[in-house]
Amino acid sequence: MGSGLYSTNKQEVDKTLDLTNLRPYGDTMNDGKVQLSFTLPIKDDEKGIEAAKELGKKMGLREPLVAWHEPLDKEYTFYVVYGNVIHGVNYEEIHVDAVEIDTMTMDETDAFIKEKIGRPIVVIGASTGTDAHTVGIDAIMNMKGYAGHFGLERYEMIEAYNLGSQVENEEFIRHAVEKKADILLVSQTVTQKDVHIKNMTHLVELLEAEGLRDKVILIAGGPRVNNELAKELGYDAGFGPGKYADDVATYAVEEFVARGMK
Ligand code: B12
Repeated sequence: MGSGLYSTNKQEVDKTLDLTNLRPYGDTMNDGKVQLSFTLPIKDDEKGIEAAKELGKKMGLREPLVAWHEPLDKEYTFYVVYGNVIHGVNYEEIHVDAVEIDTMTMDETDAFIKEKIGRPIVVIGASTGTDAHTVGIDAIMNMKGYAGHFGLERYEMIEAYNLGSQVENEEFIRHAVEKKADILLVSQTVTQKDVHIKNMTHLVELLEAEGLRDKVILIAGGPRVNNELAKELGYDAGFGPGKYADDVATYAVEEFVARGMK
């Protein structure tokens, strides 16, 4: 098994599932089938197709096939390349630091707050720093919610304030103090030049300097934010794509009670 798997150019694949060398599945175990898409800053012609194939090979694709190519402009072409990836990962050695919760429904969370906290909890959220993206924080907070999950504004026992985007950290903290916020939600979408890291770290530093860090539950989210990164930067938890208001609400209220916050 393993050795000699790609000794020939034929579709010679070991069909046994091996979690120490996990590979994509197309229609046969371990065939490694993947599809990727990218744009090259060149014109759409035969030479471009060959360049896309070569790039596929360099990325570890065996027998790459350019399944689609389309000019986006005179000097830009979009490619879709299929192929069999030669790499595998050791699934047994993968460890993730995910938020451990059994997500409650909105009604269950409201009932939990009534019973264990006895007052509405105050949540304040924003897309902070220079980040102009609001869709992520809106997905979590807006009354109408997102993908079938109502947002925090709809919860009977949550007083939710969505400050929108491009909210400076100082301003965010000022609002949090004014509203006596229990939970702070920070959304970060732009990650170019690690701007999110700098901005998220800055907020933690400001909260610490003002003696507020331990008085609130600080949660971050965004397409490239996960629990591990958030914790590393001094947050209590982090949520990425596929997470909704009910996940965040569950974590926040359970953490609130677990910490004995009043
Ligand atoms: C819509 C959009 C815009 C709109 C934003 C409109 C608005 N009102 O938000 C506009 C056109 C304004 C825009 C502008 C820009 N954009 Co834009 N944009 C997008 C786009 C197409 C979709 C983003 C989106 O709405 N996703 C949907 C939401 C629901 O998903 P989400 O944010 O991941 O949220 C989920 C989770 O992450 C999580 N979550 C998110 N936040 C939070 C917060 C908390 C507390 C919690 C718990 C959970 C949580 O919950 C949500 C639901 O599951 C993406 C590309 C893409 N397809 O993703 C680019 C994208 C995000 N934009 C990008 C860029 C670069 C920009 C600009 C900088 C471009 C420019 N040079 O001007 C500017 C921003 C300028 C600035 N100062 O910030 C890049 C970011 C690259 C990077 N990683 O840094 C992307 C990825 C496009 C790309 N491929 O280059 N953009």
